[in-house]
Amino acid sequence: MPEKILLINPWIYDFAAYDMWSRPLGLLYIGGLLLRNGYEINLINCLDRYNPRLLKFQNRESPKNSKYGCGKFHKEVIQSPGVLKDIKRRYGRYGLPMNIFRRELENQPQPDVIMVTSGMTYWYPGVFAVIEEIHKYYPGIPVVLGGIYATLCYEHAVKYSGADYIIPGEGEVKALKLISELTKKQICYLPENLDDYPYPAHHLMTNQNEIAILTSRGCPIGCTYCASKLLAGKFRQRDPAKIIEELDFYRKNFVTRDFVFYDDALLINPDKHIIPILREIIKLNFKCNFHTPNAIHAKQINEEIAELMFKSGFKTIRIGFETSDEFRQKKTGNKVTSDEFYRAVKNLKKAGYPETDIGVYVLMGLPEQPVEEVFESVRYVHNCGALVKLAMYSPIPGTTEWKRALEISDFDLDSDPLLHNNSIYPLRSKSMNIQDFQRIKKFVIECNLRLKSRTKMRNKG
Ligand code: B12
Repeated sequence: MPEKILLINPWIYDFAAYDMWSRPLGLLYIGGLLLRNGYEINLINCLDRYNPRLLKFQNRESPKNSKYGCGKFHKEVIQSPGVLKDIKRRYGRYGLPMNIFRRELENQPQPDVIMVTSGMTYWYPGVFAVIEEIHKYYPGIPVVLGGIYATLCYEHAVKYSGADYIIPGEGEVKALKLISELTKKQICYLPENLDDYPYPAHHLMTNQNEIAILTSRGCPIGCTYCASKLLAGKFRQRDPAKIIEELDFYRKNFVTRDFVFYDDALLINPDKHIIPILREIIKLNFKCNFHTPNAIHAKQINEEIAELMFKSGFKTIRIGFETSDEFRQKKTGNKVTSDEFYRAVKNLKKAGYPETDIGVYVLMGLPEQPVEEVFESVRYVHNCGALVKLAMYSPIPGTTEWKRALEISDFDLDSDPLLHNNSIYPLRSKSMNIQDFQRIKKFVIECNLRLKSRTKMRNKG
């Protein structure tokens, strides 16, 4: 009998959460490698909107989805933790109701080891709640924790999570080695590089209509607010031929039609990476949709890439612009200049994208960022002819910006990762208050409405 490993993707505990193709990709990668090493793998995905018991509870046959398979998570309102008591919003547990989760746990074959992943640092209460339940149902079974929270807040996780083992950073090989020790089973397949990793265990997901895909790890740029380097280490890209093979495998075996790139830097080294990938997708006539919710780098979007993206079926385009302020662009890592951004949008439009298909992240709430800078950035993006997607800054331990955030914040950000939550930023920031925040939001809505009606008029004309 093969040793059994149970993988768990915990709930989100937050004021708001939306399933924008959210998948526990890291955990599925680890699952894929364990499977290759002869383990039996099972998964409880607390964020599964397709869970049959959940659908029955909701009296639905299938979840309510937007155009490309995104949708609302089920939410149960719970008391917000003490440090967030001043936020006048309803805190909740997103995902499976507790009783359904318990049924899922009960129905598992007795696991030898349980592995729990973690997402945003401020979602840790969901991770802790899962671990507490596991200890009740499976006392004595080792619990291993990894993922983004466990990496960025390692000491907090060691102190408070209740997990028996915590593995920070990229987890495939480290997890395999630990599981091999715990189960006293020899490793038979040890990958040496990214191209050796078996496919993530997507088959364990109840829904394979949309699949998350990773063509690289890390990012070579190093913006001061971003944790990519801390999480993924050195920037590495996979072999384009292997990526095509993987996409083709899902397309044929799962009839997947929507692929979601989780890369931090999908367009870097274009000649050796994205260009051959896109050319092959077009040649093979994939007829699939591709999405980049995590944002792509505007600097790389020249005429050729824009055209290839359009022709190959890229639908959701998100660009990380963050600010039009030249000083802050330089100070935060030189990712892009306003001129480069302008050219990228122009190229995308020339390739065939309507203005309303181009979404641009504008970051607000960076330490010492004046309100007027955000207004100016929104105005700039709007004038270039693209939709503004406001992104609230979340301070991340270990980043350069974190040190600045610590210095200027009234809150002791270090005392509790719940304070990294971007929803509390108007309370945290000295340079912006709630009224400023609401004025900016209103301005963004007005700009986007104007853009949408302009596009509608053009379509009619
Ligand atoms: C893809 C992505 C998204 C996707 C969805 C991700 C998801 N799963 O739901 C989208 C685009 C929706 C998104 C949105 C946001 N994101 Co995001 N996102 C990412 C990104 C780029 C990749 C995550 C990922 O899947 N990586 C790939 C897998 C393979 O890696 P992994 O999960 O880390 O897993 C590895 C290890 O952690 C470990 N591991 C994982 N699980 C386990 C379990 C065990 C037992 C073990 C041993 C090991 C282990 O091994 C795995 C394989 O090596 C990260 C940056 C990054 N490089 O990690 C940011 C990141 C997580 N996002 C971040 C932020 C800020 C956001 C937003 C708040 C942005 C905004 N301001 O609006 C939103 C909010 C999301 C929400 N409320 O729903 C921050 C985190 C902030 C924080 N405080 O935690 C990050 C770190 C980016 C950054 N700025 O530095 N995001």
